[in-house]
Amino acid sequence: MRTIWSLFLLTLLLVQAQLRAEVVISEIMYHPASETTTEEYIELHNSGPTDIDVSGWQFTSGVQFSLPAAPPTIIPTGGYLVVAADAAAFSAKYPAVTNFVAGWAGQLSNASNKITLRDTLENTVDEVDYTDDGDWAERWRDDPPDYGHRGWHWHSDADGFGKSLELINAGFDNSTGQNWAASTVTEGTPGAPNSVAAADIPPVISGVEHFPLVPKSTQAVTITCRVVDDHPGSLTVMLHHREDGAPAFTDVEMFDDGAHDDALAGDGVYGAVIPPKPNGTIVEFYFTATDGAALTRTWPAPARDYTGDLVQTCNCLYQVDEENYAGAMPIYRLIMRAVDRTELNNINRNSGTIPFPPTSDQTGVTRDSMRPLSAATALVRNCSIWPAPETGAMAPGPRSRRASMCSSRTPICGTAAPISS
Ligand SMILES: [Ca+2]
Ligand SMILES: [Ca+2]
Ligand SMILES: [Ca+2]
Ligand SMILES: [Ca+2]
Repeated sequence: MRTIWSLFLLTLLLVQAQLRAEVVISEIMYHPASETTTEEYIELHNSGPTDIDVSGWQFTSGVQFSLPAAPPTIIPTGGYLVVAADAAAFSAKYPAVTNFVAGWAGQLSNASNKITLRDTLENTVDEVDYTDDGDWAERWRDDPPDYGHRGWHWHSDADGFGKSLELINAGFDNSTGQNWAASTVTEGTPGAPNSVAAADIPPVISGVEHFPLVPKSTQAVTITCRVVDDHPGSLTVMLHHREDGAPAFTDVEMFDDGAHDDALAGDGVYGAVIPPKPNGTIVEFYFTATDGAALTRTWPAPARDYTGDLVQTCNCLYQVDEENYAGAMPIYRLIMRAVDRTELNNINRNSGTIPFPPTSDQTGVTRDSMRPLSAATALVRNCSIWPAPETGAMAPGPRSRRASMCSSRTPICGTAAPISS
């Protein structure tokens, strides 16, 4: 009897696991161009081989809504269901779309939100934590310039510019922004296949780390990243690095063979080593990963210059530093290219007014001295830095800076050597 019961439970769990993988959040209109929150919607897609009854399933974070049970709500195999904020607003805007339910409480943030869908047993069916920056957006250079200076900002056509956020490969991990893009169709494709849908996407690059976080001039630096593709097959992963200001990058192949400081062989973590550099050197690096179908992703993604050109300039950075910091106060360290540091320092000089353009991509390294040193160092990539306002025309001393962390970049905690001041 116990065996039969166990088998029943196992079958139930397997069915649940299967269900979890089959209904996915496939489209999100989180910031309509009209700024009218009643025009928001979420689209669900059933990628499985059978119809699925989603009656009583609930959105429990992001917005609050229970999918109607009378009559039952069914998503047919291969089909879609729109869950809209407001029935009247949705019908008015999308009169041809009838496969929807509506009337949620709350609204989707225009900046970042975790949307959670649970089944009637309160299992999490799907969860998407979208943002309007990082992998969910593009890095754009400001145009026009602000008092002669151009900074960088995050841009997504889905963030108030008339497009929705669409899942690209519905059969693959939808928790990463690298599998989402702004729709090519204005107002999105609610209840219908996505305009950006593709059965094969370039490999997803995540978990980028370098060690030590602040290397000495005698230390080589191990660079690692996790690379996963939506199809089995061998991947080619490259690290591109140069000293700040050097004309060209050096290309190094990365390996997942357990012999390149990449943890275990075959675990998806790829590694490569950059040799020691002189004290003070700033090293800039990025990655490319190519799958068996020759689809290539670059991370960080190329940025869009004000000319419209794609430029590989908003990259990861680290700096070699010999100095040990032993002070009692926490310190925050912001690493930027020399060209960006010069630009930042020139802002607000002789302008008579205070402009606030964010400057280029940064790597921020903090040290919180209240914690043990072994856990005291954290790294956040792709910060934005502003000159803080100076009160008084003759503000003396170091100039203030305001730093903003990218909401979709998780801080990386390290066990690096102490950070210098
Ligand atoms: Ca919104
Ligand atoms: Ca759609
Ligand atoms: Ca692929
Ligand atoms: Ca590995």
